[in-house]
Amino acid sequence: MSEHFHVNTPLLESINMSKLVGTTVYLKMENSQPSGSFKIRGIGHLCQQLAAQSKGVVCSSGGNAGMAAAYTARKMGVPATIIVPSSSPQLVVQRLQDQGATVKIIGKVWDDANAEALRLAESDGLTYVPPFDHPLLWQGHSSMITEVAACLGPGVKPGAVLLSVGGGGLLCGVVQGMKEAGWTDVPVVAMETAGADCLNAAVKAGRVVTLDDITSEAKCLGAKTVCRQAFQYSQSSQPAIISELVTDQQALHAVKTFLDEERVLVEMACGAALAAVYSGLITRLQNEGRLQSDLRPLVVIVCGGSSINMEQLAELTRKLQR
Ligand code: PLV
Repeated sequence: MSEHFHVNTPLLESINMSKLVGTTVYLKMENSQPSGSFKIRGIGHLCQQLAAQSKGVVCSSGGNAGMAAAYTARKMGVPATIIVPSSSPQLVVQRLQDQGATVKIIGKVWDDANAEALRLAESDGLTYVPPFDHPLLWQGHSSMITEVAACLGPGVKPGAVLLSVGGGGLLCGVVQGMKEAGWTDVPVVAMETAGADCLNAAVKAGRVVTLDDITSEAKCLGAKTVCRQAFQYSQSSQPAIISELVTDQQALHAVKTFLDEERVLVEMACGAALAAVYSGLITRLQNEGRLQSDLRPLVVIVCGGSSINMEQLAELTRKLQR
């Protein structure tokens, strides 16, 4: 049996992005993971630890955590049930079924689907696989920073790490990896879209808050409440967490620019992180003195995502054109 389910992903230099921000920009290509996103790192690890003897796993997801759980379960020979909200596009339901999972569509947003997953785990004796709030997930995700550090070489630190925040699992894993690599003086730019901004709302309120609704099209960032550990990290300065928002239009524009320039199609959840570069946010943070003006190389976590194809891209363009 294999040691783990994820692969060591490439760290690529983006010429276009580097030109735009005036420092080298490295892309950590998590889109090329089996199951289409970074989620396989944490979920693969969690399932290995918790689901080896399981009669089945159940995962609540906007899509990508479910893809990772379905993939892992299939490899482990365990049945998988994935609960998604009605906001998840049909194309991801199809992809989950293609992975061999049973898919249930419950509620409007992820939080509704999660309540059902917890209920089913209890009633049917299934192993509950959370999409972002578990130490085993963070430990699994942290391996991506170990890989980046090995690639950059000993003693080389980036100027900042850019990533997207949904429920905060990616943030927790990346921060854990950064602490292990000794990068506590490297800021993290934590990106969300307006309307899926549970971390930003918590940072503004000074406490964990629950959003009324998810109004962004970046459905895979659509958890109403950020996990406690992610909020706690946001209150610390080692590393500093810079929480910022972009609009859906900016995230979509980033998805399209990335497709044109890097020839890679990612979903809106990933577009939020890419938009930090394309929308000029990095330059603004430099002007505000929140990032250094002579910035060391940037690392962008290209988290990926399966909820996208050409048809969905056209649909998002129609919806967001106003
Ligand atoms: N998506 C979760 C949570 O959704 C899911 O169930 O798939 N980028 C991509 C492509 C993602 O799919 C996600 C999370 C994130 C970024 C953010 O990661 P997180 O939730 O660990 O902050 C509601």
